[in-house]
Amino acid sequence: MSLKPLEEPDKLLDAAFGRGRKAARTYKKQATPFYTIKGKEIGKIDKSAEYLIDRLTLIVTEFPNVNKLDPFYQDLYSSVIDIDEIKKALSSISSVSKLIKTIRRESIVDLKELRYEKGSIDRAKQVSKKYFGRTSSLIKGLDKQIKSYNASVKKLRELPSIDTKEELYLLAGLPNVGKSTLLGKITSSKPKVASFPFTTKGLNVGYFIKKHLPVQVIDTPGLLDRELHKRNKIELKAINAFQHLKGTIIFIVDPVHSLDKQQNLLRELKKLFTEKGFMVVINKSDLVSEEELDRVKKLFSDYFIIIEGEGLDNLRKELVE
Ligand SMILES: Nc1nc2c(ncn2[C@@H]2O[C@H](COP(=O)(O)OP(=O)(O)OP(=O)(O)O)[C@@H](O)[C@H]2O)c(=O)[nH]1
Ligand SMILES: [Mg+2]
Repeated sequence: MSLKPLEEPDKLLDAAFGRGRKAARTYKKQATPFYTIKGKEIGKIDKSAEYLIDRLTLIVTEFPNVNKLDPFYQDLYSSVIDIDEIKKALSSISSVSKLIKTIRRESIVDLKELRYEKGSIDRAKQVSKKYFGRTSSLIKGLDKQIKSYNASVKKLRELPSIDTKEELYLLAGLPNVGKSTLLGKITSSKPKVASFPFTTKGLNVGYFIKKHLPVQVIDTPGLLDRELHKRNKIELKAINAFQHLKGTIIFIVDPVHSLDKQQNLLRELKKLFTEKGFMVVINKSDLVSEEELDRVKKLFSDYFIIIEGEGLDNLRKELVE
């Protein structure tokens, strides 16, 4: 995501008027003061307006058309920004850009029509003053929209970049079972790991190399054992990833957590995502006895199981080979 923030109104106006002043400074002196002043004012208006129009137009044209995005990104964007609000902000920015174009044209025509006579220098300055006043208030009126646009850009820039066309591995499980830890172990990614639930609030992406090509592994926020319609916004980010991304779900089991809940969750995911392959990794194997581990293994014996620890090497091999 290469979107850039837009300067706030005062800075935008400073930059624009600075360009206007530069154009006036470099304007060649004419035969009479009136024609020199007229030329300078035209240059000021033209260059400052050009800067504002360019900046505002770029913001509007560069922002992705959310309706045309891949469904995965449509849902991902909607989960972090208010699409309607940003559309309204962009539409106001676009209207201001068009208005400045009109004001520039009208002001320049007014200046060009001025002939040398008594008071015409003052009139030239008035046209220019009026242009700067109208433009300033239009840009200042965009304060809320620019703030909203910048806040959205900040959130979108934090989103992971995922190749939705490629097969990938998706890590799933209850909160705190060790999904992010596993991502750190099988890829070079260094996600945040902590001993409390819902540490991961968005998607983390890591890669490992298989036959010289990167394979994506997506770490997702934890899911509670509950129905889809009761899930919170953070959990829905995981559901969105499972729904729209092609690949295999690696379900992480924490043997010291409720096994009932984990079985229910896995069943629920299988029901929702019938097309996907499922693997089970039994994590935190260091915390339970051999017998306990065997018991957990039996509970998930319908799946291809990897035991964490030494088994991680098997997982790596399984994924890479
Ligand atoms: N003893 C032990 N602790 C582990 C193991 N793997 C992870 N942990 C610990 O479990 C806690 C949770 O790990 P995370 O990787 O943050 O778990 P998560 O599933 O990503 O959690 P959420 O993002 O909150 O859903 C951390 O304190 C980890 O250090 C393991 O194999 N053994
Ligand atoms: Mg996590």
